[in-house]
Amino acid sequence: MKHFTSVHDLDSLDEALKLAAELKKDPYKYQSLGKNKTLLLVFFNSSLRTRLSTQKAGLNLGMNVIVFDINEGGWKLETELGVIMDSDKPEHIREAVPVIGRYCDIIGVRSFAKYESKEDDYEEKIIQQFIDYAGVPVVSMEAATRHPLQSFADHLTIEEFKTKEKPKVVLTWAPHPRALPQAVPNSFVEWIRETDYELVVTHPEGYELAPEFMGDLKPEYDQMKAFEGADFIYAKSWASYKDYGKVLSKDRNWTVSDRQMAVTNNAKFMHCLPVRRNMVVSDSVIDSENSVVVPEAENRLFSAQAVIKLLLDEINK
Ligand code: AN0
Ligand code: CP
Repeated sequence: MKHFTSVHDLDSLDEALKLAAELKKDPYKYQSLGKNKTLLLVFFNSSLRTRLSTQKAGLNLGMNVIVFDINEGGWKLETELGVIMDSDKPEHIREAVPVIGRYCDIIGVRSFAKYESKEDDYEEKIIQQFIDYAGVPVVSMEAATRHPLQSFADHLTIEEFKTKEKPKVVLTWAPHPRALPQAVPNSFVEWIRETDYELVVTHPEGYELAPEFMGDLKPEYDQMKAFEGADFIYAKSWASYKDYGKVLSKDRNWTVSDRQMAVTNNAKFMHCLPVRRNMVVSDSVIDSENSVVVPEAENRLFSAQAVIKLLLDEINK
């Protein structure tokens, strides 16, 4: 594996999952692997879980870790090629990325969709420039269209909590006051399609995910029907893909509450966090014993550690 930006970068999903489970049992097993290696985490956007779990993952592997909030203390970056740089952006990403690459052995990047241009976001313009110019392996810590470390942790969580071989997993859209990225749902669908779980995606009309992520999967527009017999409910808000970046609905009938959970097979409730209570999910559901949001967030540590370990193996070859 050269870089990690999607499930398709893994040589073997089964092996990666096994490694994450092994690291969870024995987090310091490979603590000399990262000696004298530096992990540099670049954040263009806010973060709690990714920031902390990815740092800790590097530390558990014996790495030195640097965190760089590029918008606070870095120069404002120009990302367009060929422009006359007479605006408020003194530095070009074309120099910044190779320079950052000289200071580390692995780079993590968080760069959300900007929702200014569908093409720019879906071409992954920012993280692609890191891959092209950093000269070291790049790990996505949520890019414009995917959040693979999250999906990996989600997969690990379902494996831990499932009570049958092929659980029914339902991804449901939920209302939110702001336009949120499609990265988490895209990535979740793409990742879970690599498993043999039954996957159902439900959302109001207008919230269809990009065809490249859905493949043959058709959405179920009736949320109650989708929830019937579900073993896992994965809630997430996202803005429209078709009407790019728009919030088309704030209908709180879609808020995950006891009414919908009642028709499931005693489903576990999942969310990547941060979550807006009583918009996305009711207090009663997220506070219930079926909510696994905290163990799910804990698993972010082991998905990150597995990915960094695989990249270190490649570097040390
Ligand atoms: C981000 C999102 O929806 O992609 C990050 C989630 C991990 N959430 C917010 O911006 C609130
Ligand atoms: N789930 C997740 O990525 O959380 P943060 O945005 O806090 O990192």
